[in-house]
Amino acid sequence: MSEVISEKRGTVCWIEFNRPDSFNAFISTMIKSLIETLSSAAKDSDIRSIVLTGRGRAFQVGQDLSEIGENTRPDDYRTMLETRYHPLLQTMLNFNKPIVAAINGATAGAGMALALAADFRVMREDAYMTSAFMNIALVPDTGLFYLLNHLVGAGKTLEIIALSPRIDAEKALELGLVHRIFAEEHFERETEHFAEQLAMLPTKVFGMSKRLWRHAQDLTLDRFLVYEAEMQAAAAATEDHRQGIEAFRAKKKPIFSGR
Ligand code: T3D
Repeated sequence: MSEVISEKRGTVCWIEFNRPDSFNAFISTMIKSLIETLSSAAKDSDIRSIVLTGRGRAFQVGQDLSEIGENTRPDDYRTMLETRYHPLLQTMLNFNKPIVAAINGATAGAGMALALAADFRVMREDAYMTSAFMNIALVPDTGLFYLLNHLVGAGKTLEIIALSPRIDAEKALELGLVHRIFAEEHFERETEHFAEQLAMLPTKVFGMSKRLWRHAQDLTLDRFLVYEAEMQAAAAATEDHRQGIEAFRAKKKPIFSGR
């Protein structure tokens, strides 16, 4: 069975990490196959949103530490980040369609970064996330600092990295790290419902909004406004914008196509 499983359920593509015995830890082939799966979902116009989740008791717990051996050199870490983890992060951040991380269980290391790189997070009531990097004396990678700073601010970020607390669902919601908490028995159905709602958005324009949102933190206001005007011209050129205006005039609910 493949380490990354994908299944189309209507307009939603479910992507599942499938190494439950190792808490879905990443071996390098798995990252490659996740990038390929996301890239083909990006090209499939029937798919309008993504759910990323894990099989078994974990969402994802970062690098498989059993792959790190005596022959692993410090520079191998750099290479691994540059050739695997960073391309995966960029694929997610540049993805036009909404991605929901469905955090079903333990989430650690790069797995936490991936959850935060998704556009939305829903969390099972008994799940948790932890940075865990400091426990093995590594700096946080896969953009975790960047993502945490954006979501919770610099002060809290350093504590989450330094002390690696287990952040349960209630705490994650309070910190603004997740958007919804669902009970175990409704987790899949509620996640599906959430992702279906997102799939009905004008998803191409959602992708533009997502880039604007991210750049709001790193551009000066002057540069941001230039980018905003550029994005608005691109949004105005979409079929969905025309559809939205027509539906408004006809006093109907718009049906968007993601084009
Ligand atoms: O190459 C590079 O460039 C470096 C890139 C690094 C990216 C990273 O993500 S580094 C960070 C890697 N992740 C971690 O350090 C997390 C390590 N795991 C943990 O801290 C804990 O296991 C958890 C907090 C995730 C879960 O704790 P707990 O008590 O609920 O369960 P457990 O018993 O520790 O783990 C359950 C099983 O999963 C266990 O296997 P076993 O003994 O039942 O056969 C454990 O070994 C396995 N597991 C958990 N994490 C990993 C793992 N196996 C391999 N790699 C893991 N990361």
